Amino acid sequence: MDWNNDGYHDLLVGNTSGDIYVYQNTNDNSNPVLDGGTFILNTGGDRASVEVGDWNGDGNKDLVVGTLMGTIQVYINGNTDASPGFDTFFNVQMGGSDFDFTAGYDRSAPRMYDWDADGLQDLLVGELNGGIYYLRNEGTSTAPVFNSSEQLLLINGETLTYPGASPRSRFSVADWNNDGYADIISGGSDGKVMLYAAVAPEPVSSVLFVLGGGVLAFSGLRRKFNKGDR
Ligand SMILES: [Ca+2]
Ligand SMILES: [Ca+2]
Ligand SMILES: [Ca+2]
Ligand SMILES: [Ca+2]
Repeated sequence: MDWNNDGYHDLLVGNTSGDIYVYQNTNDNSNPVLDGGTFILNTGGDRASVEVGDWNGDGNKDLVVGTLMGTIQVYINGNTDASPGFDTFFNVQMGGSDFDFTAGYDRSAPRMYDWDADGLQDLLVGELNGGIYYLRNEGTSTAPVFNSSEQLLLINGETLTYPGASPRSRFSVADWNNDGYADIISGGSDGKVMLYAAVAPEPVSSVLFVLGGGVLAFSGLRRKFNKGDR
């Protein structure tokens, strides 16, 4: 994440008090040296789990922040991409109301990623119990819309769940093994890092056939994962 667009990766951190800080890299990407940190904002709640991405497609980085309660705050950058500035926030909506898991503490941890590769950024959300939920963007690149969520699954059909009691997992999406499928790399409250490697997607809805046989297209793909390795 390059906060100030100088070509060098910086570090964005949310803390237990709901504060978000940026630590800017004063050296280079092969040997980063971080400065003392700059306060960005306070979420008004606890346990800020921060993601950066362009929520509204205007070219300026925005903040998407998970909270202790499980809602997800979006802070639109009203300044520039190289010098972000934030005013107020709104909560991510799903099906017309604030996204949340339960009425209790859920510790949402959002990531923006185009999970179904349709050109629109989706949301993947981790939570208290170690599951990861996929919210497909059914809107546009400038106005995301979410109507439902589904939990990521392992190849054996069980849910992808970081092990342990309330592991509070926080994850990243990256193609760890360079096979073309995005994998899940997750840390948990036990201090471990787990890799969930994606396996080839399988079709989940009707396959269309051309006259005379042969697959024309799949109307949807579902990606599953191998059991976590650490
Ligand atoms: Ca930078
Ligand atoms: Ca933006
Ligand atoms: Ca998408
Ligand atoms: Ca992969």
